[in-house]
Amino acid sequence: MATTPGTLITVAPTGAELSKSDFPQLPTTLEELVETAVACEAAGASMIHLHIRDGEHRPTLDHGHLKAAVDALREQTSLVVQLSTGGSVHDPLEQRLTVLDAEPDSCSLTCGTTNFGDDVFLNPYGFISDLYVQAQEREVVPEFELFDLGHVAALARLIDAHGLPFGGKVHVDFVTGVPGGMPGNPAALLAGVAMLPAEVTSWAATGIGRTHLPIAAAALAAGGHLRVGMEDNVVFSRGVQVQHNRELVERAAHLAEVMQRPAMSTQDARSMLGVKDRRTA
Ligand code: KMH
Ligand code: ZN
Repeated sequence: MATTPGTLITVAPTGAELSKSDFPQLPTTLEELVETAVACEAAGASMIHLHIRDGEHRPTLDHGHLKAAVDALREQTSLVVQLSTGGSVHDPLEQRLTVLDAEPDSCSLTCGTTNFGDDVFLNPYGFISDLYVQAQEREVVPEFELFDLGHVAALARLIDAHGLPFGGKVHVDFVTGVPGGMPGNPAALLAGVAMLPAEVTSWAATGIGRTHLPIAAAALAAGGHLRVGMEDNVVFSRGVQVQHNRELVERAAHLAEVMQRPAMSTQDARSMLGVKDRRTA
């Protein structure tokens, strides 16, 4: 895996699990998402992982909502725009495939089924294989979400079966600390990193809830990149709620700076990930 001097910081500002009524500061409208994206780019983020909400702030995979968000973010930021294909645990597999119709730069691709608290986040091999091939055909770069060590083996199986993703790079993100997935501690993260197939060109990590900060520190120390955001963590420090995603990006950028791997530019992120430039001149 090539070493990189900078740190890719991805912001995952919303997710599909939190409710607006519980967290009024959660960005759910298009206006809030754009404001968040602009602020987070200025703070050091170079990619955004998006879940979209409808007019009632509920998770949606409606094409119009997804396309409007992709277009607005592409117009008003230079962030790499990644749409979630994970959606919410209630979204049907067929509908999750239609996310690619919104032509994001990148899409998430979770490499296996996982228990997700009291729910099940379903990703059977046939589905992830279809998503992999359709992303290749649509020239969308997948980010492989690894919730468990078995997902690393499934990633190797996908690459063996279908070749490299569009763009020729393989970027993965360890999502640790989900109740039912791999724990959010350095030992589990490093076990996953050690198992990565040789084709992987870059990796990132996030820790859910209280594992957010230790996983960020461990990832930086081990040469990984960072994902932060209210999708994963809404507590900034003991007793202090995150008020804006920018706070988490600023802290990640500061950590990266201290580790002498400062936040990378969106241009460097585009070339590291191998995304197609869909921005109009
Ligand atoms: N909301 C989770 C069930 C992804 O975005 O691809 C799935 C998730 C992963 O957040
Ligand atoms: Zn997500």
